Amino acid sequence: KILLSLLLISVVSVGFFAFKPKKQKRPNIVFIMSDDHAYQAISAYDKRLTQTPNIDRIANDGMLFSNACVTNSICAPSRAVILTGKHSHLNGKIDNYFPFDTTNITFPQILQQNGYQTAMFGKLHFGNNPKGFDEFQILPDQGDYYNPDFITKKEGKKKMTGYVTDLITNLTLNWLKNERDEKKPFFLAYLHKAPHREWLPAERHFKEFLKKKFPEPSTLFDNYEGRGRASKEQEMNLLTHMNWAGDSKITPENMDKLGIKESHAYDKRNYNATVGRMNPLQRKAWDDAYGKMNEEFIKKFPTMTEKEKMQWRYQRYMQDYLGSIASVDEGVGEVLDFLKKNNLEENTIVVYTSDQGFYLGEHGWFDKRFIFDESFKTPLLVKWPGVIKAGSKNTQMVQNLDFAQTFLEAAGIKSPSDMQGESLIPIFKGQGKNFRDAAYYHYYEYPSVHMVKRHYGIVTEKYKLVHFYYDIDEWELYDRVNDKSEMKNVYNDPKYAKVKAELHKKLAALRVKYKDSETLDKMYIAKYDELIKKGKI
Ligand code: SGN
Ligand code: CA
Repeated sequence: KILLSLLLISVVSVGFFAFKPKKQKRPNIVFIMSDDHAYQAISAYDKRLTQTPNIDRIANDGMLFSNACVTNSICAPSRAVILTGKHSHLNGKIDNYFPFDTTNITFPQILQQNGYQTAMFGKLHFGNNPKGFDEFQILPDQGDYYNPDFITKKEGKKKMTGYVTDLITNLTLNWLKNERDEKKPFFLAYLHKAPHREWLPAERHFKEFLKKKFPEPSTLFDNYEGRGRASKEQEMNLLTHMNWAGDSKITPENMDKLGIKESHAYDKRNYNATVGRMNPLQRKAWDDAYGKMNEEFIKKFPTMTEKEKMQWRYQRYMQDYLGSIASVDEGVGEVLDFLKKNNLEENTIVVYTSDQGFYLGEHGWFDKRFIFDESFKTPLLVKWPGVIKAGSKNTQMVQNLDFAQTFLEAAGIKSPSDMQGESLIPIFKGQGKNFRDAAYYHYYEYPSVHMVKRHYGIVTEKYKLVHFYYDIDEWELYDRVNDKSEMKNVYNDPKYAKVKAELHKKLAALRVKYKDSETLDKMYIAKYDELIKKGKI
């Protein structure tokens, strides 16, 4: 009897231990973000322009978001929204000029306090150092492509030899290999500068991309008829606002020879600054590749029509822009391979995104800033084995505002109640049916480079309502279903009267929900005008 009960106890206890639910380890997070990477230039979204096989791996193994969008389409403000989980008007980083207010609480600080090891490599663009990171090596402001300076946590400012994308990848891999504390989960921010203007590729990609020819967007020669002053008065046109030297890589000497005037006072200066940072080997590779392109251009230029100049500039732009993305894709591949080889794949969330979208010649434009689709939407690919089904697709209007709460929830941490996004975890699990039905947007940086006027608005699946203000008071309404390229403002079309009234109501409600207001608009204008007066803008 005693033996029997002993046996029974041991069977029960073995069973008990064997079936005790295993505590899920908190996931690592690798957050990959590039700067100005248009979704049109990721083959998982669009195969017409280029191939990005490594970035695509994240979508193949995880989820591709086709309606991810930002709240304010410009660099540093987007990063501030991501880190704080709050709209620009609440975190205070409304544009690229004002420094980030470091009294804001960011999600990496919270992860760090809760036992995560944290590291950041690459571009931040805040004008100050990130808080909540055990290790960082970041570019000062915009940073340089060739032989860039870095601000390091341990050794201060330091010049590094090489190409910026490769350097950021190597810093990231080096940290993963040598500095990771295996007892802790980690949050790693791997932040590329590329493909930011002036779209400079690595030497190994110069010649390959100079040979390529790309399909033109159907709206390359848009004349902005049917839209308001904001679209007509911007300064983002490929033909008229792009720099000939810095952007299109026509040498200052050739510009003089051909009688080409500078597009801006900094046109030639930017070119000289770029080549000025190169070492003799890099300079030789540059001259070999771009020299030949210059020779061909000199021959063609005197007989070129304005239309041909636009087409030529579009090709030049795409060759460099997509050439600089080639190294980003290679770097992403190396990091994914490292995770795989080191048994880190299973319990790691990998995100690939950009700080905003970008115009690749649509409407004749480069740059971003507008609430219109190419700049408002941003690429987003996420993998998390065991949680996200491989190869899944999502069309919800998720925003960069949502990352903070998503990562905190993934780490099992309750988010501060004043964060304004929504966790994407239900969407990852395939359960996020009633996600947001309207996204709120507010852009501030005006007057400034590219002259995109201040505006706020609301975007739903079917419509977009926008108010341009400051030196203008114009409303625009777009039908996103019947006018995908956003060519016609239907605000005054009586057919849309009902929709318009509903959207106005919804926009007003969102302004209240997110605590934005005319009082804040005026306060930010006053602060900005002060900077203009001081000559800082
Ligand atoms: C620079 C660029 C602009 C760009 C801003 C902001 N000009 O001023 O084209 O819009 O940065 O970019 S450049 O000739 O100096 O490259 S952001 O990504 O930082 O918001
Ligand atoms: Ca950017």
